[in-house]
Amino acid sequence: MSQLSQLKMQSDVDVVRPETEETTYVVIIGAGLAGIAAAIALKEDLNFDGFTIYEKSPDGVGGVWRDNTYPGCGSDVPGHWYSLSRAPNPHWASYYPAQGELQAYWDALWTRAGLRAHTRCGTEVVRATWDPAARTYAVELEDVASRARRTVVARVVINATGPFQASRVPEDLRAAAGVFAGESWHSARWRHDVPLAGKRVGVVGNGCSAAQFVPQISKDPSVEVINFCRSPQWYIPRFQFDYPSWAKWVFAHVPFAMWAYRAFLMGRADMVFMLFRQTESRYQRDARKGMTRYIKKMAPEKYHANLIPQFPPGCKRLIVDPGYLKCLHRPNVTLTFDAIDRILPRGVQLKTGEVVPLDVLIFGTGFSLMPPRLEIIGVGGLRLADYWKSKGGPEAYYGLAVPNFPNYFMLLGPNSAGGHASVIFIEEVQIQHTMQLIKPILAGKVRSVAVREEASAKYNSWLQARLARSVWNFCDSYYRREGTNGKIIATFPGTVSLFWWLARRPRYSDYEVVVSGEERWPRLKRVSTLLVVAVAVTLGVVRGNWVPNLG
Ligand SMILES: Cc1cc2nc3c(=O)[nH]c(=O)nc-3n(C[C@H](O)[C@H](O)[C@H](O)COP(=O)(O)OP(=O)(O)OC[C@H]3O[C@@H](n4cnc5c(N)ncnc54)[C@H](O)[C@@H]3O)c2cc1C
Ligand SMILES: *[C@@H]1O[C@H](CO)[C@@H](O)[C@H](O)[C@H]1NC(C)=O
Ligand SMILES: CC(=O)N[C@H]1CO[C@H](CO)[C@@H](O)[C@@H]1O
Repeated sequence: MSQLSQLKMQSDVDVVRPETEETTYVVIIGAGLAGIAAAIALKEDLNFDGFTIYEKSPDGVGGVWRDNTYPGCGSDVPGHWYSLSRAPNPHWASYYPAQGELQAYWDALWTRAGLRAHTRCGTEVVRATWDPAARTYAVELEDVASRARRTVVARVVINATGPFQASRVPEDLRAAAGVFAGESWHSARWRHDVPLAGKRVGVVGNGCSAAQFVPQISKDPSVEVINFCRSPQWYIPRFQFDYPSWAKWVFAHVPFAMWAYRAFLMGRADMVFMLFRQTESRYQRDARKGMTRYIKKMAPEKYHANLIPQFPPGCKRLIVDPGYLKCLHRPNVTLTFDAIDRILPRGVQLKTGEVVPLDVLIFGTGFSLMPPRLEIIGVGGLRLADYWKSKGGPEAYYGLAVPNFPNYFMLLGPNSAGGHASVIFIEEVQIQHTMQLIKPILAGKVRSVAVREEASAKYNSWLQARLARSVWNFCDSYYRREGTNGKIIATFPGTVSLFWWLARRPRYSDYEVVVSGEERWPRLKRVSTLLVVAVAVTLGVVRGNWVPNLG
């Protein structure tokens, strides 16, 4: 039976069939930026159509830019770099694009590439299980609305679910949030239907998202904002400007102008990595001095002591300040570093005993890298989560491949984000690497590829040695595994140029490649041996001089 199914699969891979509901060659999990970029690469670079993108959200594609619509939401990397290299956009309205413009850009790319026909929204991938005989994955899907499940078979699985798996609300507050009688939401699920005018609004958290929406919602002096913070942040000024129309014209018409600009932005951003390298460096001293000066210049004096961090700049993601520090001067904005003790129906009680009455409570508490529901089961029934547990936390080879998980690729997996860079660039490098690996699979020449344990171990020990000296060791952040002394799991300890250089092409000796012929070979050998014996025996019988020896 297993041999039969093997034979069947083998003839299958040689012909590219149209995708059906039951079988697809490549499953892409997630229609965020990475999923869209991977699908475009399959279409344009490999000229391959047999893929399906499954997206959990019923609301369309775009990932974080679909979900995050809070006031002031935008990128903190310039648009000319925070975009796909094969689809440069001369029309970015401003240096840092706003959410609406980013969402429109990705939506347009998705439509233009004809990906609508390949995308199933409202479908969550819950499990992918490796079938060692067929060398395929059984991918279990759940319809988000009906909870109905079905399974498709895929030869390759690309995990493009993004690093931010879920909105994070601190455990203690999550349980209590239900007590609150007013409206309450997380910044990634903004309630545009609730007007804030004339209300007392509590904002929990002061990370990247809150820094973007607090200056916006407090523009209206009738909105009273009370911002609850746990820890300070380092800020760099956000020099935002609109591109004049002549600049857009130049980008659109002068050859290489846009490329030169993109290269300049990338090169400049990549130098910021020097800051993350070690804590005892001139860059660190200068940055600390400059950023301290910036906080002191922008924020009211009464907050300085609380606002200036002890940890080194870069340990947490730097906040590109869209006017947050300045808005703390507004009479309707109050900042408090007193911890919340409990949530009451009409407000919160602080650890100091003070009760703060509130009408609305907004969680700007960011995202967690919590273990998602998605389960990947590899060779020998090994669960990816268990493999990672055995390693003391998630790890992968260039953040994209894991030993024991053949034909499974991640985009922006462990240790591949830059603390300073456009993650799209990193994802493009990983996609380029992946496409080269799966090209022979889709052509039917190779059955599977899996990174070798030794190669992954060697890469990760190099990685961890470099990370040991980095700034990311000196605070708790989402870059690290939750808990103290955690393994740093999110960031790559180098410039993005280095990442590109190392990962731009797969090193085949690092991969265990199962070639289609190899599997046919043992069977062929068996058949040919039988044939030789049969011929020999027949010849012997006919000539009558060989068989008698047996008796
Ligand atoms: C507010 C905000 C601002 C940011 N700004 C920047 C920035 O300026 N620069 C920068 O480099 N990065 C920024 N980031 C990081 C950002 O996550 C990445 O830039 C980018 O979104 C990563 O794209 P992605 O496709 O990998 O992931 P996502 O955009 O998160 O997309 C993943 C998709 O997968 C879907 N999905 C998840 N699980 C499943 C499943 N099991 N089955 C089916 N579908 C699933 C999700 O619904 C989602 O649509 C920002 C993030 C946030 C939240
Ligand atoms: C899927 O990929 C994301 C990065 O895009 C990673 O954070 C996550 O751990 C991966 N999940 C699994 C089950 O591999
Ligand atoms: C908390 C606080 O100071 N709120 C003030 C916000 O601004 C309005 C008018 O600008 C004041 O009336 C509030 O007291």
